[in-house]
Amino acid sequence: MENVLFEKQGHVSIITINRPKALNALATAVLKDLEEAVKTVEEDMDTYALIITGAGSKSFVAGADIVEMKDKTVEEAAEYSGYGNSIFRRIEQLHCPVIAAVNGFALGGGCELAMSCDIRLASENAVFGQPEVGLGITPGFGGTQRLARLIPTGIAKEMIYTARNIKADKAKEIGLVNDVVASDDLMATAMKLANRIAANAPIAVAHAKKAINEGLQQNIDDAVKLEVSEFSECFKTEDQKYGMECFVNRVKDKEFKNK
Ligand code: CO8
Repeated sequence: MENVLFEKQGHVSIITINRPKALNALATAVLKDLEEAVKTVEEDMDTYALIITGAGSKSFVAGADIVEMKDKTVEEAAEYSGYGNSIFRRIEQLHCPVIAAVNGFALGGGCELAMSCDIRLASENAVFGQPEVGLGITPGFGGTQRLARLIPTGIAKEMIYTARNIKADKAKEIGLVNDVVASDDLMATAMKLANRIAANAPIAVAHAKKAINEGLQQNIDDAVKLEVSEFSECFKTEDQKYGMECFVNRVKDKEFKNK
């Protein structure tokens, strides 16, 4: 894969969008490589957490590729938007938590990619925005839906209608990012967080992710039933027996088996 780097450190996988000369803009070729990397994680239950970041120090992802997009027909635009959305939805539905390590511009499709992740960590130089209406289009990789679900609707609408970018500190203030760290500390902080997640029972984490993501789309009665189901499924696992035995026997250094 030329446009996406993939590596694994212990139980943490790392996907790096690697097209720095175009600020990691998501041309179709980049999306294809991203899809391939996502498939690798989907098939790897030994990945307990995933980090997505961008190559270079300037940009996470500066959006969909405007040069490639500009002459598209209505049908081609629908295909491109559908393709990007399908990959981002697969990221959202991965079994493991996904951390976006946002190392610079996260504009348009870049902000949308970050929002398909579970957690966003930003470097101090990160910039977020949905500049699409300034280009004559709407967000097309999930921005109208995920931004309005993640932060207060009025603030999401203001960001999308004005096409104005916001800096990392503002993104934290409105709840778009979990934390802001110095650029040099971003990957170490993301790794620390990923390893903290990976130290817990992976099947329980996966059930928790499913309960949160799917429950948020349901009414509270159905959502609570979903929680009952995801909770009780954990009792099929060796890790549930082991985790509780460790508590009872005061064992501190646990190592779950993912079984
Ligand atoms: N697409 C293509 N090329 C890009 C993009 C992009 N989104 N962003 C940057 N580049 C390229 C530039 O053209 C330039 O290339 P070259 O060196 O060959 O001229 C190179 O990256 C460096 O960029 P700049 O010289 O512009 O760098 P600056 O530091 O001056 O500016 C900015 C950085 C502010 C990030 C600026 O590049 C910019 O505004 N980029 C565009 C940001 C944007 O509008 N993104 C949203 C795109 S639309 C979108 O994402 C919609 C998603 C849904 C699509 C579904 C549709 C069907």
